[in-house]
Amino acid sequence: MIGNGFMGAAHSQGWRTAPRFFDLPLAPEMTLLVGRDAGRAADAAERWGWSESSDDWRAAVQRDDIDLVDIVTPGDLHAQIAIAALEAGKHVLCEKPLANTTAEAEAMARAAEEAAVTGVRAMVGFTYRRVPAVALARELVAAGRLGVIRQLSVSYLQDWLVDPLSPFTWRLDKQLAGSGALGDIGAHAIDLAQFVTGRSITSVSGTLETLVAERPLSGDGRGLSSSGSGGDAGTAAVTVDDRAVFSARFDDGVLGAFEATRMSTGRKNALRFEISGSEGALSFDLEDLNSLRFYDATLDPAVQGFSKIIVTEPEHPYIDAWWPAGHGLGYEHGFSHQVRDLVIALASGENPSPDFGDGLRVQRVLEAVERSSAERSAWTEIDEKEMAL
Ligand code: SOE
Repeated sequence: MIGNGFMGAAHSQGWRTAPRFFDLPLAPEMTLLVGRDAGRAADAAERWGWSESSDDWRAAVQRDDIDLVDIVTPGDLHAQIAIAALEAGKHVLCEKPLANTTAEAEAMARAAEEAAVTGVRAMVGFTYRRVPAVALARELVAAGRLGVIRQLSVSYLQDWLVDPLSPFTWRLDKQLAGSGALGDIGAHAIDLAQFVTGRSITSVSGTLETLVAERPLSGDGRGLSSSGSGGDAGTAAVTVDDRAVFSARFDDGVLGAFEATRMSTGRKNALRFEISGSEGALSFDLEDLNSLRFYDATLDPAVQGFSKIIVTEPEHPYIDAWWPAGHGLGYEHGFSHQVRDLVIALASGENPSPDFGDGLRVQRVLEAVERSSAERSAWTEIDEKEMAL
């Protein structure tokens, strides 16, 4: 595994736990953790259960005893690590978004196609597909329980950047992250919409905005300001979006509404969708991830209403490996489900899903939103004269 931040911890949990709850056809070995800082990598390896650690990813991807490389670095390293690993014959799991640009994503998808000829596989880590309630939503849509889809809205709202004194991080630097809320969490919203509906976005119209132009380079973000009193480490310019709002047209003609921001006061991790059609509707909120709300318009009108499905029955996706009904799962279970699905695909010689082609499709939507926002093509100004009464 290359990287030892938040996703390093989450992926390590998945690699440790999945073999203990699912009967996997292959036994993952947590051989090597690579980090930029050798000391911190060694601490993380010890803590998370990796046998070795190093600070040299180039050497790691060439080792004969390594069969798969799990990339959990910031986006600026995804392409070079994934392509080197694939060319060295290693399977790859790469965190989302696939890359920082469409050009990088295209090179990664090409490398994955070439590697697939010799049975080397690649997956991109959109783990919210593997929340049982989301997987159930896809099953219900695919089974036609909503009828003809007419409406779709997806929002991903967080608030960890609401404080303008929150310190600058790599996620606010375009060179490292590629984009801001759009790629970081908007990518999840885009992938989720395409996964649950089974349809693809074909055009978008959107706007990106940056709400806080610079942030302190150090300090606790709760009053220690680097410009003026307090810390003196200075500030850094935020070079990415804080909020993305866009419309998206799907290949079946459905028009979807999207929003992604990390400055939505009070929303901690609210990835929500509502989809409705001629015969029913579904709504989901990641902050209540064991539930899926379903409206069945084919019932007797006297008993119609949004029912709350508690998605913990053994018949529900992934659940039979865990607990009895009513004992909910958490955010971390998606990473065990991701390991399960990846290992089963590798053992059966199939392409894992989502693969780098799926990751490239999301990347193209991200870039289209950036282009649409830059061109301001969808705006119609209100003529003040028209307002005069
Ligand atoms: C930060 O916004 C973040 O950690 C994202 O980077 C993750 O992809 C998302 O799952 C949770 O929030």
